Amino acid sequence: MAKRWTADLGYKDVTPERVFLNRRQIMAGIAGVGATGAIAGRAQAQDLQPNSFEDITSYCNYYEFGTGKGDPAQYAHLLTTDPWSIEIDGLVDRPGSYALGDILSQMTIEERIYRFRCVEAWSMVVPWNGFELADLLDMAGVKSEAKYVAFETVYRPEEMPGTRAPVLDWPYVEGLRLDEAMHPLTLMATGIYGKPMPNQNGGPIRLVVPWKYGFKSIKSIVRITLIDTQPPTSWNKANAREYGFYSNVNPNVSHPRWSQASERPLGGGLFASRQPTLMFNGYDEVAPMYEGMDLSKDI
Ligand SMILES: Nc1nc2c(c(=O)[nH]1)N[C@H]1C(S)=C(S)[C@@H](COP(=O)(O)O)O[C@H]1N2
Ligand SMILES: [Mo]
Repeated sequence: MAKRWTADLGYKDVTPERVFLNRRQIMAGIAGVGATGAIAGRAQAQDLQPNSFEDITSYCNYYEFGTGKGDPAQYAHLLTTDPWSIEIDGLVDRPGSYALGDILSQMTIEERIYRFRCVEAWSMVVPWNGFELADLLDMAGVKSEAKYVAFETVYRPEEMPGTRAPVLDWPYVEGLRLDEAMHPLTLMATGIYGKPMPNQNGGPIRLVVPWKYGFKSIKSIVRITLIDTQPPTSWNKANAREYGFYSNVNPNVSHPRWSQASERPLGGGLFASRQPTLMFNGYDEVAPMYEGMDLSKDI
């Protein structure tokens, strides 16, 4: 894929309308379901009411800072996020340490409002800003043998009090199949509401894969490795029966300990009415990637 990032657009320069037009022009030369998918996803997302900054930044999952929903907001300030770089290695033409500032200077930062659903059955709507993971992978040059992308979170016990307990096998790791990673809906998010990403939400840079359960969206990424075999993932290692590699949002498949058919939108109060969960979290355009797979087994 040709390089398609520009260096001259900052978040403050782009209105959603301009992003839409800009993307449509960029996409015009790219055939296939991905291009129309991004536009459909964006249009669909536009009538979602985002949660408040306060809700999004105070009710978090980031076990490196503790397992309580309030722990990340309380302790994540301990993490040093500047300077920050991402090691990109494995099956790429240009492996190396990429400084975050250098990456950002070459990316078009956009705002995308995405539904976000945790496996624990709460959901939020978040106005992320960031860039497509595909653009970063293009920057490193993915070799033709690569089939999967592995991600790793920073691991600094001295700055991450939650890692002193063996809740998970640290560092937190995640993975995507290459086509999922290259899908235009898959973001490297660097902020919310136009502000830099709060540490508790995965600052300075985290993944967002809106059609999968929240745990796939790994935070504070320091390593991205292109490989030809399916990488291990933290929650699958912790409990393979409950958490599969794909973890696509699927209301028809129950978690062994609870139904996944509905969700509680965060911010409406504990007793706010639950709403039905949508297949792929509503992002139908990703369905063609899973044709031929049995999504009741390949969880
Ligand atoms: N490194 C790391 N990434 C993580 C987690 C974590 O504990 N550690 N929790 C995951 C889970 S279970 C969810 S639901 C989302 C929560 O993102 P948020 O706190 O920004 O809403 O982050 C995911 N990414
Ligand atoms: Mo989650």
